[in-house]
Amino acid sequence: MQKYLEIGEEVRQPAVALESTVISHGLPYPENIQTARALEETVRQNGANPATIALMDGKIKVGLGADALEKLATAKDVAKVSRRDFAAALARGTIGATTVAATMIAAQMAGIKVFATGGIGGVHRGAAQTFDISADLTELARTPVLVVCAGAKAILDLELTMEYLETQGVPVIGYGTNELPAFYTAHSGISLELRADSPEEVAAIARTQWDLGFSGGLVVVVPPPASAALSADEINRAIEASLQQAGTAGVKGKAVSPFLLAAVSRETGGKSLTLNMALLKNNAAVAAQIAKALYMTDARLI
Ligand code: PSU
Ligand code: MN
Repeated sequence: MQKYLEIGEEVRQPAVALESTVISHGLPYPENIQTARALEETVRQNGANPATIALMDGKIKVGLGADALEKLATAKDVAKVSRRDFAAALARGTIGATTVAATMIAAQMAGIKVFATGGIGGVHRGAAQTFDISADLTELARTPVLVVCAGAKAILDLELTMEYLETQGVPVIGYGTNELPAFYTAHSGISLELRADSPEEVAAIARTQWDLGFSGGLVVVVPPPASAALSADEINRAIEASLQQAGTAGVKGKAVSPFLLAAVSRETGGKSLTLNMALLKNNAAVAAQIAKALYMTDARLI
């Protein structure tokens, strides 16, 4: 395993992993590279060290330098790599952006326990027919990394996503909230069983889960910054239109999430882009604070 890992110089504990699918497939250029840099800076300002993760040149790069980051943000045909795609992309030297699942895998290999992203994948609407359930959810069941996000996008079936996470034994912790956020808004109408109001509280739960020898991850959900959140009407209209477009286009498999994300972004104009960047930074700050608190609990074990 070690022979595939290339860990950047800046990467040391307390560290926060950052994913690259959001850079290559989630945001347009140049906002993607600006955001990637801003996220790294936010992690530093909050007392932790950033490790943006991607596959390149047959290596799992944990902590990208300026050149690698630029390449990822500008290259055409960057593969979207989840667990299934991981080994083949490495063996072939494919340039790959890592999903939440793949970023968790790489973070765990590098000993990084905290990871910040925008939204996790989930159970898609209509999954009873399509079986479309993101591999992010099964990864959360098996890999001990804590993922900080703004929930999952309402393009998904959020009730089924929560049921699936419950079945898989993944704790979902509301950060200063009792309600699951839905990425674009703070509200999904779904109540959470678990809430924490400080980084220390979150760190204590994660530490205990791993001390117990439970193998899985945890999800910390942070409401999007109120100033950038969209109205429920606006976002519901955009989601309906996007789902219809996906149906008409007959999109399948791993193309579904990128298609829907791009469609919603178009349908909401620049607004969802502004929100996306704002909540990513917010989540990176929270993740850095949690990483610091976790590091305090046991620097050896992190
Ligand atoms: N949701 C978002 N933004 C994203 C993704 C999901 O709001 O960028 C990306 C993440 O990388 C996530 C992946 O891990 O999509 C899930 O894809 P799929 O549904 O194919 O598992
Ligand atoms: Mn899928």
